[in-house]
Amino acid sequence: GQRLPHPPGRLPIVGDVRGLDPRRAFQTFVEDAAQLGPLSACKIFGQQFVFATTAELCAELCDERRFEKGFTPAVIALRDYGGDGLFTAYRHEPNWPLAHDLLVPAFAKTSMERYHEVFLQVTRELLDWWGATEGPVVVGKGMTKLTMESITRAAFSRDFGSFESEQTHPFVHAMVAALRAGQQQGTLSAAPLGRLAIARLKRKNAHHLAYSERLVDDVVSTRRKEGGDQEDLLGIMLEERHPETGEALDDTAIRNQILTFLVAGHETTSGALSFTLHYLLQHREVLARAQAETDEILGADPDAEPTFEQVPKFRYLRRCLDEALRMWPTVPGFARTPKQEVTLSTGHRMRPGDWALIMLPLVHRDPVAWGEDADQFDPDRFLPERSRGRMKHSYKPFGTGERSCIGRQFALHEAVLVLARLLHAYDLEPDPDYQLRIEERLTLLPEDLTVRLKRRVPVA
Ligand code: MNH
Repeated sequence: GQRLPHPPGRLPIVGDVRGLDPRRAFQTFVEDAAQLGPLSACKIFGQQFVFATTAELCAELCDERRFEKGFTPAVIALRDYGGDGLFTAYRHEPNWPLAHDLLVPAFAKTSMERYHEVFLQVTRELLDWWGATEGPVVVGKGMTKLTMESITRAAFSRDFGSFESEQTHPFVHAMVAALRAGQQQGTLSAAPLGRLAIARLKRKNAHHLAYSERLVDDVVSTRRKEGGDQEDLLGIMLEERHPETGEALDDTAIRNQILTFLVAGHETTSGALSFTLHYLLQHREVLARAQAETDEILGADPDAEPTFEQVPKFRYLRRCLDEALRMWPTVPGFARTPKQEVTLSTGHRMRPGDWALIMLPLVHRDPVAWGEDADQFDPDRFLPERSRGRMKHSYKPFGTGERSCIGRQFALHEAVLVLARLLHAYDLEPDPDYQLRIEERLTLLPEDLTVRLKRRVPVA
């Protein structure tokens, strides 16, 4: 196979660290990879990262017959937290097909009816909380409270009380700290003395992990004690048996799944909501159209709430969300690995265990798939008539194939509902000086985005 191009000026031992800003590592990788062609590499402390940047190569890697989910050091480090939970499970681990089969029905479109009331309630709480605030509100903070509450209430019928305090819930802090340590471990894994540094990080991080596990174990044991026939995710995991094998998830597996849902299920949706608001604030004509749509569907009462059946009718709002996730996919990449040795169309050879990270911000703005105006925010790209001819696999914010996002419908239903309520009840004023900066946590978020809310009179 051909050799992979890498950034100029590679140094001994440390590798391609020149210009690497650890707080914006992913963005640095995107900028470098964009210069280096469809497939490139970067080496940090002996650990090689491989990046795929074009829609064409993305389509090739999404072929499920030849490729499957790959495991980067960052995803492997997450296993300290999620174990063999759905997101971090290796394909050969028995709990993946078991949990997948048990939980897919709970995430199907029709199951959203059960969560609709939860979404309405947490939205009420967010709007009350923001409505009582003087001056601009911090978008990310409010959205994270909202998505956290909706996952804890929908998944295991527990109120975390996020809106009762100004502060972010301690569980979120513990989780973010644990995940950040995990990511650092990921980059250190191949470094000289990396194992020592990792052991130190693990020790420093142990109490965060222990706190999260205690909290989740308490949720499970309380349910076991109090019983109840809730049909939430926890109820399904405790009660259901696999229809063919009769197997059930044990307590450790349930804990892993719950931690996985908390991690996978809240920051991602919070970021998607925040990016959408950012673009609506930047494009007043788009905002006006979205509000005209809410007026048409919800009518004259600014506090009207959408019914379950109404949520899919917000077609324009949904296009805004889709387009925001195109511009800034909050999960900005996923890895693919070949099932057998292959030579890619680029001429590079890949063996099982090798992986390439699909760089979604580049794939989603590839002019070959999206045209010369790919950098422009234009929700109408997602009109059915304009989507029809689009290149296959050029839009992948929820991943691909059997390991794609199980929470997609959950996130979309929640996000459209929240946006509809917010835009219907309020006019949004941006901070005129705001410049988009991307914060990198486990996912991407618009940093320090604020908005001023003014009660609005719908035009009906
Ligand atoms: Mn989600 C997998 C993006 C919301 C639970 N999710 C993935 C993957 C992407 C992704 C990309 C595939 C990763 C990979 O191939 O390595 N997820 C998102 C985005 C949002 C999102 C952009 C919101 C917007 N995800 C949610 C929500 C939940 C959830 C909400 C749960 C309530 N996601 C998961 C789980 C997986 C996953 C679980 C792993 C599925 C599997 O491998 O079986």
